[in-house]
Amino acid sequence: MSQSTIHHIPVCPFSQRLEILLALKGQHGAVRFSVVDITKPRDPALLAKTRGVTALPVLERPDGRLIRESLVILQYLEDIFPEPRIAQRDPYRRAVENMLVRLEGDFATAGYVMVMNQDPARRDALREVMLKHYARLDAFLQEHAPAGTFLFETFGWAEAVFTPLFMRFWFLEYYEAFHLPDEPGFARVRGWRDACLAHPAAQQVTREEIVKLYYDYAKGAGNGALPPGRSRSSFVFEPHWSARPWPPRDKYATSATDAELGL
Ligand code: GAZ
Repeated sequence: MSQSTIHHIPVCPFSQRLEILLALKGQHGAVRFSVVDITKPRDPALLAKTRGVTALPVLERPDGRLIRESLVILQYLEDIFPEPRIAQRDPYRRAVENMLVRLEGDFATAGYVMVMNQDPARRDALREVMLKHYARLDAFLQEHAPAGTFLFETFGWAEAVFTPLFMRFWFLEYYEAFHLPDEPGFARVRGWRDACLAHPAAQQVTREEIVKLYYDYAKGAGNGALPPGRSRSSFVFEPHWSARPWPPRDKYATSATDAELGL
């Protein structure tokens, strides 16, 4: 069988979902990953294939047909590599899993809005929104999986969807001093998050990488855009993130230069 290709931004949470699913299946080598540098103009050949749509990841089948949207690609990979099955087989359990997955969009948006906020007066309100989403996840897990760690017996579909977001939200700890409160109302979701973060199939990125690469988001500039006064994006591949200093935490008071960021 010819290989499919996933065009992706390596640090993007949506593409990490696919990498986690393939890792769980032991099938990472079965798909070719083609890296896209979002700090550069998009390859015209890829843009032609996607008919101008720039959002990634996109899976390109051997016959040239495209599939986009990470959750759709996730299901496609589950269907073409059926063993081991990661999605729940029992219809009710699958529905529970899907209900949890339906919470991912608003959760992701809340975290990204918070990290990109530049107005100190909005911080408390955005923190409350974030806590509301964690409380909702906690309540869901209390209802459907009060005793365990994961939603079901092992790290599965819902975990593959949420873990990349939990990892990106390391940027909230660093740039917003946002931590899950050590309170009973968050204990269940905290246990879930911590077990997700530690799982061996989900180690494609590190906290240091996320904190350094997402500096520009913390300054309000997303998707490879440049904050004022800067000429190099924090998402550039060179110099490699591991060779750069940790950025300043205080995003409201400080605007680091390219040089201060090691760019
Ligand atoms: N729903 C799609 C999926 O595949 O699940 C989302 C794909 C997507 O947004 N990809 C982004 C992309 O390719 C990278 S990840 N951008 C390049 C381009 O040219 O479009 C998330 C946010 C947000 C800002 C950024 C992101 C993010 O809110 O992670 O909220 C969830 C982008 C301001």
